[in-house]
Amino acid sequence: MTASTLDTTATTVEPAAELTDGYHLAVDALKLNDIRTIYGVVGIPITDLARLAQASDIRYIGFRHESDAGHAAAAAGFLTKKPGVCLTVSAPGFLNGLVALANATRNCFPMIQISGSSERHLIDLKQGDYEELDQLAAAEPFAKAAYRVSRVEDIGRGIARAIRTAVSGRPGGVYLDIPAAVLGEVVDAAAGAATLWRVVDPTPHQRPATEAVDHAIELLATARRPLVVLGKGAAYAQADAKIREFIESTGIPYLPMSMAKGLLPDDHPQSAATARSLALRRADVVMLVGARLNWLLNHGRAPQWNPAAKFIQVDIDPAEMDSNQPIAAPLVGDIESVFDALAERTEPVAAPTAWRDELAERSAHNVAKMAQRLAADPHPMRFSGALKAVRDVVHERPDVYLVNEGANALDIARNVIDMRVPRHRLDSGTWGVMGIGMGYAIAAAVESGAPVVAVEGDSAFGFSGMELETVCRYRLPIVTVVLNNGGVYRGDGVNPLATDPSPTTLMSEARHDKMIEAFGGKGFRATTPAEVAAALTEALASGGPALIDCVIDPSAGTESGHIAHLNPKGVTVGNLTPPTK
Ligand code: ADP
Ligand code: TPW
Repeated sequence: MTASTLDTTATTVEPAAELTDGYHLAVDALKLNDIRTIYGVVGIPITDLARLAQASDIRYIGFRHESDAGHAAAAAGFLTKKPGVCLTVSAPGFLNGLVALANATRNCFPMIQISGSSERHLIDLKQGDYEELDQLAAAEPFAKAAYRVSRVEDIGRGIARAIRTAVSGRPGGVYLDIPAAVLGEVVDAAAGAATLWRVVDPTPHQRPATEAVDHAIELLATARRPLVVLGKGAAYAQADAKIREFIESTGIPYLPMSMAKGLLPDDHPQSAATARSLALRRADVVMLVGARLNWLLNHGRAPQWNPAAKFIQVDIDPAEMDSNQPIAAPLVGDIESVFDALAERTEPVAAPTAWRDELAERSAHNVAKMAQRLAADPHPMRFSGALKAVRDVVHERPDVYLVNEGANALDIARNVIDMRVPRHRLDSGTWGVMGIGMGYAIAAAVESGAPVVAVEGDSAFGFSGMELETVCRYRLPIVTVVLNNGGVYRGDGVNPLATDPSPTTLMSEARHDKMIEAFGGKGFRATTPAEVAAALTEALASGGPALIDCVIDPSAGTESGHIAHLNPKGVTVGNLTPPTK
């Protein structure tokens, strides 16, 4: 209170200064930077932040677990090329969200986890505050960057810094710590507003040097069996038309990584997806576009790859070059700029016809083998029967987003279900993580408004299954297809002692369809491919939340799916015998 307001003889009263606080400044800073949706779980100290965001017309999607909210934010980042925002409470909520932040970073998805935190002075002296944790230190190893805002006047700066870090260069997850006390701090409104700004050009174009482009083109011109590998970085870049133009004008065969499927339609004549092994083994010049030579590409090593292959790599991160194999022609830059530069410098070349014919011949052979497998209609149903039914229905709906996780459920669906539109497939990704299912599906539906089909192994589904309530609460057009073979990988695991269920056993009689019914969604149970197709058609037509529990033969599936070779060799379950009494 000022002296003048105490002076009873004064004739005029000064108007009280308009005030604001950290909550308002955080919401205003997010809005100023076009953040339109926040995914999160509320509690102390961020409940009012979520309320205020909603009242300020930022859409708030409230989850049941922070991992799912975080995965949703990460998927939103991948789909929109803007950071997805996840809001978490201190300590346990923060830690629950951290898995998703780390996963986003590994996948190069832009995401910001904003977390409230407890009193700094109590945390630092370990005095035992409510939800006490040094969150900044905990986040650091798992994020692209971690920042803390310690003064209310730094909220705008912290948000600007988080946004730029998340999307610039190689995208990733950023942690932003805002202590409760900072959110509650009151300041003059005009002074507070002056501390906020809008990030200018957060993803500046980065063009490679002309010599680097020419060198790559020269190398490509020497190739007899060139191959382009498109990764999820290529999908993320949103340079679809330019990538397609390059591939079609050069006639080079291409291989889409799983989340790059649909960048060009999977039935494109230059797709080498159905002759993958041959393409890797024989290609002599390989152009990696937004794809890392990590485990998903066998590290570029023989025998999967031609040991004499030369690599061109298009990537925004210079340190990615030479991470696994020598990169003969690094093209460091953003994919759009690189393809602009390539288009300007590429001379017309003859399509590698003999090589394309060789791949086409192998493709035809493999497609025929696959068709035979899919045509079989055994009872009980197996993965391929159920997935063929999903494929046929989704084929009529190219607008559908496909989310996919599990082991066999992932590997078989990836091969069976074609994609025809860019960025419409989201899956376990670089870490092979389970639990992304419902979070990714919710983000895809929220960000696009389009229908989503989530194809889930029964184990994989369980990691985020409670989000069915979220799906129903927001009435999202998500159909979850659970491939229920009653187990992790398979449902016929044996405990030689016959006491408890085996480590891989789940309940094959589980009725996942009843779960969604508990929340008012539509449940289906399908025991044949025809029933799967009918249920999926009906569910998609309804436009509402639905779940199809597909009863799959418990003996269907391979342990660890297509990556069974990664299991350490040792005593296997087949060698175990009950102890003799
Ligand atoms: P996949 O798993 O599909 O093979 P990865 O996640 O391994 O793909 O690779 C994605 C790569 O794309 C990362 O190395 C990342 O740095 C790169 N990247 C992401 N966005 C861009 C972009 N706009 N321009 C160039 N490279 C990008
Ligand atoms: C966070 C390990 C890899 S795949 C999988 C697990 C548990 C589930 C496989 O069974 P599912 O699919 O989903 O029923 P299917 O078609 O083979 O029957 N925890 C995390 N991530 C991973 N990858 C695991 C555990 C795993």
